[in-house]
Amino acid sequence: MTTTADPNPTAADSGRSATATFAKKERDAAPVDSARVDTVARAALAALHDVIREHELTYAEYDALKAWLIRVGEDGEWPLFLDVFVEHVVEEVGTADRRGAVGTIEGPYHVPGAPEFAGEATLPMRDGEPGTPLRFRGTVTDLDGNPIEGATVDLWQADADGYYSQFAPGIPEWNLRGTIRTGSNGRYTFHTVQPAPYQIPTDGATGALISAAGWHAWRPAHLHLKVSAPDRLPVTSQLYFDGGDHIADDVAQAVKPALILRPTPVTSGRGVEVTYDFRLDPA
Ligand code: MBD
Ligand code: FE
Repeated sequence: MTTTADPNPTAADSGRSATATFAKKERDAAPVDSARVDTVARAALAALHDVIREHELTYAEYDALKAWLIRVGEDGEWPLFLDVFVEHVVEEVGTADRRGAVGTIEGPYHVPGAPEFAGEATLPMRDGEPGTPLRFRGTVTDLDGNPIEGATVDLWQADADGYYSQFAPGIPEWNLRGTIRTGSNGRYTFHTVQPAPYQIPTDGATGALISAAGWHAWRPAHLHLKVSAPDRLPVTSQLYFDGGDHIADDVAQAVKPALILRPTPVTSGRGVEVTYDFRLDPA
């Protein structure tokens, strides 16, 4: 993780930091069943062989691919690359039978253990944190709309410059990260600021692919959320802002219509507010 001040920061640090965060999370994971490895690895390789045949891949291209794969690892960008270009399909398959809240990809920048609050939180932020103040609130319920007490709503987001704390230098550790535990009414209220669109680091291997292919590197502004409760399936989601840049061409293909917020100006003071409820499926 990037915790020390780097005199010469590059955006690629954020992709690299995601590798250390992921390694920590994966340490205790169960091994994957051998028959399943056989099936999936065989199918993945066959799909790749088909691409090579169909597009008549040359040796020069094969070597360029090898060099690029090596660089993704050297840059520590496997979590970044996979979450941007692959995770959306894993999420689609993994949540196909949900009846409650729609979710989307987690991405590489969640960190467990954010500061906890009861019911209402002003997210940790710097004095004069840039960005439009945002009041974001709602209720966590079961599928019938009954409020769930003791649900946790974990929110993490980029700042108004598009940077995430712990993945870019010079930002306080838990900036714009926090978890609310709901009370008996199932409600949560976050006081935060509107995030900015996020640009995939352009100076690492992922950015090199994006520019070599002539794609763009942008995600629309978003809030990340994980909502969970006892005996309920947890939901990992992101919420976007209506009319925002790249809402229709997210490089990570993670926008869904149900995830688009339409905030309105607050009646007194500065900023905007919006309500969003989460209905959780039973476990
Ligand atoms: C992000 O902020 C993000 O949400 C995803 C999915 C990938 C890279 C950066
Ligand atoms: Fe993000």
